[in-house]
Amino acid sequence: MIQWYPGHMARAMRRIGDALRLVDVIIEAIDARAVRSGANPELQKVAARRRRVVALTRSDLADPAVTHRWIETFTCRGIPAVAIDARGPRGASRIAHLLAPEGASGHRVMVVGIPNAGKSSIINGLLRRAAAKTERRAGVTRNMQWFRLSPSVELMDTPGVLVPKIATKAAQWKLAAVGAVPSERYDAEEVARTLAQWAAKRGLRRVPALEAFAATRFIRRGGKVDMHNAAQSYLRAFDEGTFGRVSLESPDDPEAA
Ligand SMILES: Nc1nc2c(ncn2[C@@H]2O[C@H](COP(=O)(O)OP(=O)(O)OP(=O)(O)O)[C@@H](O)[C@H]2O)c(=O)[nH]1
Ligand SMILES: [Mg+2]
Repeated sequence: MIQWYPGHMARAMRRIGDALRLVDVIIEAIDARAVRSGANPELQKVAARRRRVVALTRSDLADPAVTHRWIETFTCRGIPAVAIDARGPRGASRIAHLLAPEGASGHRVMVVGIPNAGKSSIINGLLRRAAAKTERRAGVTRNMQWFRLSPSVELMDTPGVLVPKIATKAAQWKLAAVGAVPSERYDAEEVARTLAQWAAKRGLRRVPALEAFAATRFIRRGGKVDMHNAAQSYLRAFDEGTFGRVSLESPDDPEAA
């Protein structure tokens, strides 16, 4: 069981609800590699009556064809969506275009999403400076914070929030694999092994078996394999795109049924 719902998340969820009345547009940041598990239905519920746009972050690490289908799916549901690398200026300008397609101004924009989805990176991209703290781990932003983009546009960064109970086993390991859950909350070997088996079942040969990966570098003196270190390194390799661009979920997955 992989779960993570500390007190700061419940508090953040309430504060997001309270602050929403000040907000004109919501950007929901969702990792392009896990768009189904990486969307937070609770956030969507509180934001139901607000204008919402979706930023599929880490599209540089996701399968471009699958990301394209996700964009189509959102568009069909009337939700504007873009695929971005949230770290670069191009991503920011694509979001800016979505926010104000006709050059409209006078916005209060709130960026929401699950932990580590790239929310603070989006804020920094729009501001063109490293104003919000970003880090390669979940749970970095702990407080809501406004940033002024221009005299008429303000941006609010928010802490990442998960749901109180991640419903399925599949969602649990996928959220761990994309870094939405801190590493101390799960067994790296179990998640790495599940990811490897998932890839093998789909014939994704670029993603190696955990044992094969471990055998290349993680043999201890005496010939024993250091599986824990290997698994951590395996998950890092996945997250850095070493195994190529992999999407864990697609709109037409049979398991979505
Ligand atoms: N490859 C890649 N890395 C990204 C992208 N967006 C963000 N990152 C990296 O992912 C990590 C997390 O980004 P943050 O912007 O801190 O994520 P966050 O949603 O604010 O995270 P919390 O505040 O912890 O909820 C950082 O190391 C970023 O550099 C992206 O589009 N592609
Ligand atoms: Mg943040």
